[in-house]
Amino acid sequence: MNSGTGTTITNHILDQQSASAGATGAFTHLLNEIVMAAKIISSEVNKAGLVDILGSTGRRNVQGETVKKLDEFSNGLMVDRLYRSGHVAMLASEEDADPIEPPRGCTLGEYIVLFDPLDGSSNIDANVSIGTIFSILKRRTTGPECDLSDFLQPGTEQVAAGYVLYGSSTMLVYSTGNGVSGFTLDPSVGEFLLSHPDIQVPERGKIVSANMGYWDYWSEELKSYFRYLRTKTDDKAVYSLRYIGSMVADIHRTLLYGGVFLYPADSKDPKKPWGKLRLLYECNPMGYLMEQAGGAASTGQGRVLEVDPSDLHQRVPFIGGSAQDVAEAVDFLSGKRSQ
Ligand code: AHM
Ligand code: MG
Repeated sequence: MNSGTGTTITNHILDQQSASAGATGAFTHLLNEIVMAAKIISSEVNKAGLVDILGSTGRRNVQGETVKKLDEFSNGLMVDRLYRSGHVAMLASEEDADPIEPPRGCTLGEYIVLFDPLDGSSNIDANVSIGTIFSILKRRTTGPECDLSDFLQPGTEQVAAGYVLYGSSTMLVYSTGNGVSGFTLDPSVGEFLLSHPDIQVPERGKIVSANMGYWDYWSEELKSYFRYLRTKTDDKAVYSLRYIGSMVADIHRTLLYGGVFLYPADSKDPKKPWGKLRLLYECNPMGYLMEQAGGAASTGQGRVLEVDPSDLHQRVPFIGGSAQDVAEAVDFLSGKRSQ
């Protein structure tokens, strides 16, 4: 990557805009605010250990300001930047039980953004990669105020989705429905530069990623799938296990190397047999990226993107990755195959 000649994310967003008939620039402006938020969060994540903003709120930093936890900081920043764009109708975040009201007098637009400002934040203290995830929809209703139905749209309606990975370098990966592009932040110039054009998930991988600590709570069908993965056959290798426990990092690796990432349904809490990950701001955006990169994402019952949402914070099982791996996992889970 050469910072002097590389394509910046701003150029890339503008190129996409000019390729799309009837584009007004509103969407471009919105994405640029997400890019700005990503740069600021990245800078805070990088110095988190130094300025001690990992722990509880209520502390004071050297300037005497109250120190916020990193996830609260990221949430507030996303809300401010997105509403500031003037193109958002309303926002919802993993951090807030209800949709977030716009500030008084704020200019509103036609886009709905759902986001997880800092996913995997329980990993921060150990310096493990974490990320921001976003999903963008168009508002459905036309009245003076949005209602919940504007948020409860299936993932097929997303006009864009992406994530920012705060890892050994900071990357922003996004799609507006024309494939998936990845950008790496060059800290020396403060720009995201195109480093991974047109990401394609390999058709089949050799890595499986799931929290195997929950084995005893898994269905026999799921256990059977794992037994199959650890057995070498003529047409497949023994699968390696990789699980970071930070969805953005696990999905990023799966996009690049292929294989399958699962957060399946389990019986840890028999009253909540649907896994942990949230449909609207975790599974839908990641499912959209997987499909845009030639992979697949399923709940085990059907496409993640076709789930008709009923609740803002709804959870669904998630199986995403290489198309062949996901199809095989679904066959095992439905009992069509077993081992
Ligand atoms: P969070 O949104 O509360 O941070 O939780 C989501 C995270 C994902 O990043 C990750 O895939 C999952 O939780 C890991 O959960 P577990 O510890 O149960 O394996
Ligand atoms: Mg999360």
